[in-house]
Amino acid sequence: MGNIMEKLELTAQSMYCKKIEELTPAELHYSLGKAVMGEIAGNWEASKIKHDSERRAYYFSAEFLMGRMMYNNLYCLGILEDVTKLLKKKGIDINVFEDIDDAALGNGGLGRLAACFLDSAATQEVPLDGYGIRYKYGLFKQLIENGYQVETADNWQRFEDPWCNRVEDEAVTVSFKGQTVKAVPYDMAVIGCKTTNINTLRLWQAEAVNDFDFTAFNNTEYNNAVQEKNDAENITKVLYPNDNKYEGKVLRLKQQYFFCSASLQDIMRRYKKKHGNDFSFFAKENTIQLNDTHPVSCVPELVRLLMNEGFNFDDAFEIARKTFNYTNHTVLGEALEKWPADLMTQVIPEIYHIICLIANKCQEELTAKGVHEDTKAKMRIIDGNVVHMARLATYASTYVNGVAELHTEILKADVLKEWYQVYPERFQNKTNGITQRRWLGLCNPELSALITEKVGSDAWLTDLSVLEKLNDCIDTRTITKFNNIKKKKKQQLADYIKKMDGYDVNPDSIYDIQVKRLHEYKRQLLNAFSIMTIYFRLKDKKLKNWTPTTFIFGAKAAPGYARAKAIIKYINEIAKLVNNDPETKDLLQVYFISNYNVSYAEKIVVAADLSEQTSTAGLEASGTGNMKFMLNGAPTLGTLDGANVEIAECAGIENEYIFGAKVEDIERMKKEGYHPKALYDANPEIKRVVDTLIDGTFDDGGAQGEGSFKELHDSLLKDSSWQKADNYFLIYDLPDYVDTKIRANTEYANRKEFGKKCLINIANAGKFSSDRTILQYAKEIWHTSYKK
Ligand code: CRA
Repeated sequence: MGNIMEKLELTAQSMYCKKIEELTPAELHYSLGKAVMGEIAGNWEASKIKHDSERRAYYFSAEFLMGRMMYNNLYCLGILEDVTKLLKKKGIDINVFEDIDDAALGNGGLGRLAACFLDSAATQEVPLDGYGIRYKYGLFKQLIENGYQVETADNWQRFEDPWCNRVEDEAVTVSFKGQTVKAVPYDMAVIGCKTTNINTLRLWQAEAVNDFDFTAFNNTEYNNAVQEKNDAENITKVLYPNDNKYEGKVLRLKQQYFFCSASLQDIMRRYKKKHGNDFSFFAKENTIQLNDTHPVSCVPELVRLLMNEGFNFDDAFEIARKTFNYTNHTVLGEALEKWPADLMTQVIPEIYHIICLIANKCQEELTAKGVHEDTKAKMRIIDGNVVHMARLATYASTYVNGVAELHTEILKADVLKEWYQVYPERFQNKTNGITQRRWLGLCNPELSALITEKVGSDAWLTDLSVLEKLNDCIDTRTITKFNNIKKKKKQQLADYIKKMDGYDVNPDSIYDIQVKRLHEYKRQLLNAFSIMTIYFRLKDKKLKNWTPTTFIFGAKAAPGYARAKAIIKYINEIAKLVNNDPETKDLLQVYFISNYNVSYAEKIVVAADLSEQTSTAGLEASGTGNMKFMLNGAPTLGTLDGANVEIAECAGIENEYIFGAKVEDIERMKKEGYHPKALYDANPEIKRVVDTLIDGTFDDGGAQGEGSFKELHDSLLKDSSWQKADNYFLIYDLPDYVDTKIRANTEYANRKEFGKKCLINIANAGKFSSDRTILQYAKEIWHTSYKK
């Protein structure tokens, strides 16, 4: 410890010629980060040597949403409190690091899951390293101007990045048709908790092989002189801001192939150091988890690299199949990657050629297994000049898994039905999880202390199942303590929102919170409609005994997603109306906080009274925000979808607020017909609420009845050429949702009974630790070692 402060002092001196107390927040961040890196260097090296000697797993992911590193790393090292005190002695508030941006190299759940997995693997001593992309710009920053989302660039590296070491001498080259670039690795240490084990996240940055063309420069062709540099750097310049949506752009395909090829070359080089050119142990020593299909080009790439080593295609493919496993994260059609064959030929022709070989092999194998021609047709990896990446991934993997029980069942029964019939032994479920270090220990020290007191130790930090013990101590005193902690966290969030967004949130109101990416299937619009329903009932004096409630939204919309952006504007219009209406403003408040990200989430999930998880049943593969709220004691107000089902199972459905159509109901309506317009015509309350989109109540910037709200209105009531009316069943679910929300509001007034529900949620959240998930991957898929 003393050591860290000495190291900090030295860095401050040598880098900035300053004393610690003179450093700017960015300088202090860099110096302290480097001091921490110095502290752990020995353990990191030792862990690498250990992992080199054993079977190991790799997590390939286009996204790692790590969030802010400083507090987490100090926390996992067990020195956060001491460093806080030591800095305080110098007159420095450790909160200065809140000025440092998150590392937002991910969109949402999928990227954050990857980060939680790395954290859990490090803590549970699973030899798992991550491979991904070091984007120059992460997910855009969101401003809200006049109720609209405005995007700005996330230049996270402007603070310097003390957490990554550039490993120049392990750079490799990656070739596309007509372009060869350098891939330079940046290694980030992933620090385990209560262990000396440290894993590695290796992120690749694209650079030019030749930075600068001197001849062109001398011929005064200044642009040409840097052309190659720009073309190369563009590959890792920016993260695609889509969540759950496939975008078939050349640059995206390049990003995917770029990091896959570099990572495989890296793994093969390490292997060669041990075994020379004998690749027969490759799949025994290495297993690779594909985080969705984004990294699936590494299947043909591994085949290609092995063929370069002298293997024939069939043998190379067998090694690949033994090496890879695939996690599917979505059933949404628009998110399933389907790359046009000509685009692949244009960018990575050799890879496309190998995919053709794999596709043929697959059809031959199916023929040999006696699979019916119709079924075989549905399983074509290349179909009508389109490459189906989920099929390729399924065919080329040892195991395929979904991310919650319900989701895995839907994969087996629907999305990958034919594959499940032919290869049932490949399918597994691995319900997602979250790390309790960041999502309880770090973000909620007050609740952590209460839990530690009640269960008798902080063993929950590395074994969340210990929380079960809480079930036996839910008495009046504990409930009161919990309620007081929640109150404190609500005040803290109110202060934070004031600082970040300037809003005055009433800390005595119920906090009903929906934070996640903006997507139609997540149904933020349904939440907005429920608020308008309640608003009208309050105005009409039809709703009595309503406890004042603050509805908080946070969500980024993909910049090209017009409907999602219209929904943001609509929520902000509602906020303007209800927050300023003297009749309702003390009963209802609505706030849309801007730039929702990991750091904001850390303040929000701890302060929620209700966790909104309202996706159309069958469409949210798992959700992980739901688990963060549960762990911090907020009951779920949600549908039986994704991991909500398991949350309700664990805590008891009577301790959640479950509403709406179930998967079977949705299926039935799809089959037998669903007529939202009829429901709307028959129910004046629904009609009144939905029509606020078009009746002049709100302003969407367009001429009345022509702007983006009109388009939303149409999407709910009119079939279009490409989509059925109310595709996500908002109108069907609205009445039950409103009833359930009002029931929650009523029950909240009984502070003791409600507090009990909250504590039961916490006590039964053990399953949702990513430690549990990662140990299941280690035992059931990867067959690596783990902490005993
Ligand atoms: N958007 C799912 O939609 C799930 C995460 C992590 C998602 C979430 O329900 O919790 O993955 N899917 O498993 C996805 O990204 C490409 O598919 C997500 O984050």
